[in-house]
Amino acid sequence: MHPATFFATLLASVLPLAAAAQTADITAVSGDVTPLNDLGPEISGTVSLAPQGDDLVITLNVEGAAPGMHLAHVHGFATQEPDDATCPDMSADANGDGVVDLIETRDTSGVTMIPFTDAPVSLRIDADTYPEAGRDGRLSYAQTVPIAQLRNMVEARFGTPLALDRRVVFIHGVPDGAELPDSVQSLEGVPARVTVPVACAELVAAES
Ligand SMILES: [Cu+2]
Repeated sequence: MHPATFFATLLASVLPLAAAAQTADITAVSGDVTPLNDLGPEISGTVSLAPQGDDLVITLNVEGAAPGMHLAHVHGFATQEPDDATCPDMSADANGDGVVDLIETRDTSGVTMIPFTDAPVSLRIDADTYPEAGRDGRLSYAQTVPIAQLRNMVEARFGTPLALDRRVVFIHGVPDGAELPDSVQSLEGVPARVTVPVACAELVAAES
């Protein structure tokens, strides 16, 4: 075989494999949103992250959310072979103050990874483009992001694959009137009422 022909044949056989490998570990995932903590109305709904060609389509639809903007993110463990993140129950309330705060979710659910903002790929958590619930308590979010970019950012920042079926989604933010004990922890400089999780969904491979 002529070397050039050999090379072309090799490329032809390898390139589709490489392309397949790029998307092979992305399965559509979805999850049922269930309430966490008892600080306001009960949130319910669904979240889904589904590949569509080279993109990932993220959708979140819930009802029962307190009116206003809510932080929402994919959380998970930042390791090469991440354990399955799970939604915490009240046993995660380590300091026994009656509230599972963001810091107390780390053992079950890992760290904050992908924000549901207008720029998820940026991984920027500090943003004012999180979804907003209306007075009727409905909150919906939809965003389409390039899978390769998202994967690269997550790998670079957290040293972990997307592994979406091992992640959870949190919705944060208690109603204005809710009383929080002073012992509730938060991120440096961010009020606890903004970061306390009020709902969680475990992502599982969607049935095809
Ligand atoms: Cu979060």
